[in-house]
Amino acid sequence: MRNEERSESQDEGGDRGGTRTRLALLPMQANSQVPLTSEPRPPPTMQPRPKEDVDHLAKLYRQMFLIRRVEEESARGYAEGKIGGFLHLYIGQEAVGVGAIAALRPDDYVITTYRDHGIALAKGMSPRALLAELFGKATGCSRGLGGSMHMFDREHNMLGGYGIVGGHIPLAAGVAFASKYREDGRVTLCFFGEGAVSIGGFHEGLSLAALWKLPIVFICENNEYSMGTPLSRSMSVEDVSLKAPGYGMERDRFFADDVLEVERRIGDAVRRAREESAPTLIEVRTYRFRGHSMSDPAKYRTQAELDEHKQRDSLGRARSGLIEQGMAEARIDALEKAVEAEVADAVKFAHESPEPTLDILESTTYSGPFAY
Ligand SMILES: Cc1ncc(C[n+]2csc(CCOP(=O)(O)OP(=O)(O)O)c2C)c(N)n1
Ligand SMILES: [Mg+2]
Repeated sequence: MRNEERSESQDEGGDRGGTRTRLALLPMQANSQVPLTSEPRPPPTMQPRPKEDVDHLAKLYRQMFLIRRVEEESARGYAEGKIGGFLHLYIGQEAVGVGAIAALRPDDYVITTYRDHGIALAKGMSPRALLAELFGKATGCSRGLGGSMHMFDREHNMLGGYGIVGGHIPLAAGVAFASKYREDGRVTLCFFGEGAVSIGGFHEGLSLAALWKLPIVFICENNEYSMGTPLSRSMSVEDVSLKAPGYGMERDRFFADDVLEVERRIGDAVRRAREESAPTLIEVRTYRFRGHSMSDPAKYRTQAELDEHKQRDSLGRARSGLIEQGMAEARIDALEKAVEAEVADAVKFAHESPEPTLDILESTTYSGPFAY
């Protein structure tokens, strides 16, 4: 696994090395758009809200804070050699997963990429099951056999993280087709990065979803980079949402600065999926604060660019929102302390859990009487 990690790192290095020289000679920004980072941002719109809204924001803030802390502990576990293989962190993108999943019913389905820890936690997976999976322990959500990229939780309808870029998008269309066929009233949320938009599976999935009017929302988490490659070097049109009209599909596009805004905008699409059985493509503009994976030193971007994004951290914004709405700092501190305790408990649980044993191989490989 470590070797694979090294080769991924070398791929990223390729973008800074010989390949880059050749790319620089090509007209990479065909539509000459303004670089994404300098596009105007809407001003903060934190209006006074009723108490139940403040409680709701506190709930979302708690989830975002939990994800951030679990991810930081994952990074530590990786550095200490307790986690093998790849590790792609969700730090910086928390508002997307938390806001989107807040717009769902518990029985709705979610499917995503390898950057799946935050999405799994937002969908209800316990930090214990997640960290134990990362540590390769038998108590993990996939019995320690899946690892970072394959978080799966049948109880919470979290249908997995997938390692092949765009490979899960047709699967998502299949899940939504099953819901329509069974008339179960469920909606599927399918998350992917902007790197998946140039992959065949993206177009196959969207085409079928529109043709068959499936109850699905496609959410492109545009974090501006695919490994070390900025969007401007991989797509001729940087507005990802413009792919939707080509399939006769509704679209939306916005920044994920405010988690409540994410919930509201995705909520509109979820309603459309549930009530009209119509799909939507949504491009949510976000940013990852860490490298692509733990092996990526992220030398393709400047410190100034990173700092600019960190200043708009949606986690900090949700926290200030709570204070602006009158929530006492002591209550926020208590909430954070409770999360710290939950994370410490999950790390301890993962450390102390047993490794999977050979006897589960058959039951986790075959169906029928041997099925797990
Ligand atoms: C089909 C395929 N091609 C290449 C890769 C190698 N790879 C892994 S992640 C990645 C970048 C994807 O970027 P994006 O979709 O923007 O998602 P992000 O990592 O930014 O969340 C690539 C090229 C892969 N896993 N699958
Ligand atoms: Mg990306």
